[in-house]
Order: sequence, then C-alpha cells, then structure tokens
Amino acid sequence: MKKAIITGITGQDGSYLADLLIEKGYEVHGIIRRHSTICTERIDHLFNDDTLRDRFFMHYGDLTDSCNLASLIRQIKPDEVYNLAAQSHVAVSFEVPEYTAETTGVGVIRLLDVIHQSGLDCKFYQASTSELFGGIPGTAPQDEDTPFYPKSPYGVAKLYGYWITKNYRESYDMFASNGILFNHESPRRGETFVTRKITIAVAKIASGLQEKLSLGNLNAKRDWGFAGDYVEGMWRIMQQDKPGDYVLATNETHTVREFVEKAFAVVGVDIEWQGEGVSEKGYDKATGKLRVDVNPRYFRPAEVELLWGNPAKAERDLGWKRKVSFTQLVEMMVRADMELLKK
Ligand code: NDP
Ligand code: GDR
Repeated sequence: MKKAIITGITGQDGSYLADLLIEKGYEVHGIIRRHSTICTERIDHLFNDDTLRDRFFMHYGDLTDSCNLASLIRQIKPDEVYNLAAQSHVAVSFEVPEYTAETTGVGVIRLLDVIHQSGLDCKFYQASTSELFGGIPGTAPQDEDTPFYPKSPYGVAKLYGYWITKNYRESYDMFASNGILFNHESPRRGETFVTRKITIAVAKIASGLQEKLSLGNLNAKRDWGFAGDYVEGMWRIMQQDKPGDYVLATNETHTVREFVEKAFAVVGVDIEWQGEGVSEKGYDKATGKLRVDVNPRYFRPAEVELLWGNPAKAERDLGWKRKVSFTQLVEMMVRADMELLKK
C-alpha cells in the first residue's frame, strides 16, 4: 500500500486529493493546524469513516515548524508528499506579506529539505500556480515556457517554491515536480475567493436572504476549472517515471462579469449592466432590482488581468484533460450553495 502525506488537507484541494488517494487504495496522512475551533469539515467524511481507521490519519503540524515536519517524515516514511499548504489568498497576501513568504515560500524548502535529508525514496509535489505568470501582455495562452512575473506577495512566495523545487530536483536528483495550476473551483472552495463568493450570494439572493453582491475588478479574466479534475492531474504528475513541471488548465478564459452572469442565470435572473468602472452596477432585468455593485475595497494594489492556460503538455504526457466545462462548474457551484441553504 502506498503512503502519501498531504499538507493543506483541510483545504479545497487537499480534501479532493484525499478522496482520490483513498479511492486508489493509499494510506493517507494529512497535516492539520491547530485552530481554536474545528476546521476539518471538508475531510470529516473520511475521518469519521470507520472502515478507514487504518488508512486515514491526521497529524498536527505546520509548514513553519521544521521539527514537526522532520518528525512526521521520519515516522510515516511516505512514498509521495503533496505540498498543498499555503496562505493561498492573493488579496490577503498584501495584508500579511511576511507571513505569506514564511508559509507559502520558505515552507516549501523546510519540507523539501527534510525529505532530502531523510534519504527516503519519496516523490514530492509542489502546488505551483498560474499567479507566477502575472499575465504579461501578449503572452497568453500561458504554458510551461512563458516567462514569470508575479504580481503579489503570494505570487512572489510561490516563485520561490517553484524554483527551489526545481533546484532540489537538479541538485540532488530528487523526484520533485511542480504542477502549475490555473484557478480551480468547486462547492468546497473557500468563501472569500471570487467564484464561491458569487455562488453563495446568488443562492442567498434567490432565496431572499441577501439584497446585493459587492465585488472588485469585474474585468479580470481567469481560466477556471473544477478542482476534482485538477487533483487527478496532481496524482498523474506523481505517477511519471521522471519529475517535471506541468500546466493544468482548461484553455478557456472568462471575465468575473461572465461568471456573475452565468451564476445568476442558473436561478433564472438576467443581469443588465449599467455604468462603468467603480460606478458599474448589475440590475435584475425583470424586476429592476440592484443585484451587483463594485466596491473599491476589493481592488488589489496590483492585479493580474488575464490568465489563460495552455495544458497541451499535460494532455500529451499525462493523458490528463479537464472533464467539467465552465458552464457545468458554475451550475454545480450555484446548485450546491442552494442545497446548503436548504439544510
Ligand atoms: P486552501 O486555501 O483551500 O487551503 C490551504 C490549506 O493550507 C489549508 O488546509 C490550510 O490550513 C493550509 N495551511 C495554510 N497555512 C499553513 C501552514 N502554515 N502550515 C500548514 N498548513 C497550512 O487552498 P486550495 O486548496 O485552493 O489550494 C491548495 C494549494 O494549491 C495552495 O498551495 C494554493 O496556493 C495552490 N493553488 C491553488 C489554486 C486554486 O485555484 N485553488 C491554483 C493554483 C495553486 P487551515 O485549514 O488550517 O487554514
Ligand atoms: P485568484 O482568485 O486571485 O485568481 O487566486 P480570486 O478568486 O481571489 O480572484 C480572482 C479574480 O477575481 C477578482 N475579484 C475578486 N476576488 C475576490 N477574492 N473577491 C472579490 O470580491 C473580487 N472581485 C473581483 C480578483 O481581483 C481576481 O482578479 C486563486 C487562489 O486560489 C490562488 O491560491 C491560486 O494560486 C490562483 O487562484 C491561481
């Protein structure tokens, strides 16, 4: 039985990856942080499943604590380590830049070096990101050869993670790979990322529990896929004979405004836009009610305007392809939030 460690197992991707590895027969070890309240709802179904008592384990730990990481690697002796833990919110990284560097950047070398020093034959996956590209004009669709130009403390921290992973691969002949993943979403997405913020608001507005939704930059374009498809790609990256770097994306890009329109369409609301920039507003065409406005509070000090990924290498070498379309993703998320409200 293969043993895997997942850092960030309580997050969106960690939970889907844990589901996948359990399904594939792995022994799964997740690293969780201590919180004053319990934050394990995305993986409780695994922890509470009695049939998984000898195959699913949670350990307290933190990417800022090398002692803890060394002890866990020594005890568990994993075959595969998926490093998904990070302060992953781009806007928040401007508020906590040093902490983001510690966790999202330096955290990678802590874990990587512990694995290297252990001498184990262990594969390492680093959760790299399309934020590395930053969207230099004229470079989309972005692929593995597109130059990097991160535009946030988060992106800069991830740049360090990307390069140190590559450096350990080349210096010590380690199996250390980067998945350069474009945005991927799901009903388990954190509530402050734009897609989930929109789908929760749409569900509440449709149920009469909220009047309107306030957003930042409606013109930003993202390549949005479904998280379930992307964790399958992570696993495939780790099943290769040789390490490498792979873009996972849908090869489509859409504006935040399009996401809003599609989400409202799921509940039968047609949005009509009026005004421009900070005065832009979205009205329900049928009732004339204001449903969306722009609040500069959500603008970022620097913005990535266009992300659009080319996954040709992953499709060719990993046989990976996203299954869920943009429209299906939006529908899945709105319907899930409607269900959640009913509960
Ligand atoms: P989430 O924000 O949902 O999850 C992040 C996870 O990291 C949580 O489990 C969190 O724990 C944990 N974590 C944060 N800080 C630490 C720390 N210091 N030590 C240990 N664990 C910590 O992110 P996603 O699941 O969306 O993303 C997974 C990874 O992929 C992240 O590294 C992200 O940057 C990267 N990524 C994500 C993309 C996306 O579109 N989702 C695209 C490209 C890359 P807690 O629950 O305690 O907060
Ligand atoms: P992103 O995701 O920054 O791409 O990082 P997010 O959903 O936060 O933003 C996407 C775009 O939407 C614009 N936007 C808003 N964003 C938020 N959060 N809230 C708003 O109200 C809002 N209004 C407009 C943003 O300006 C941005 O352009 C995600 C994270 O998962 C990272 O960890 C990951 O590396 C990248 O995706 C790929």
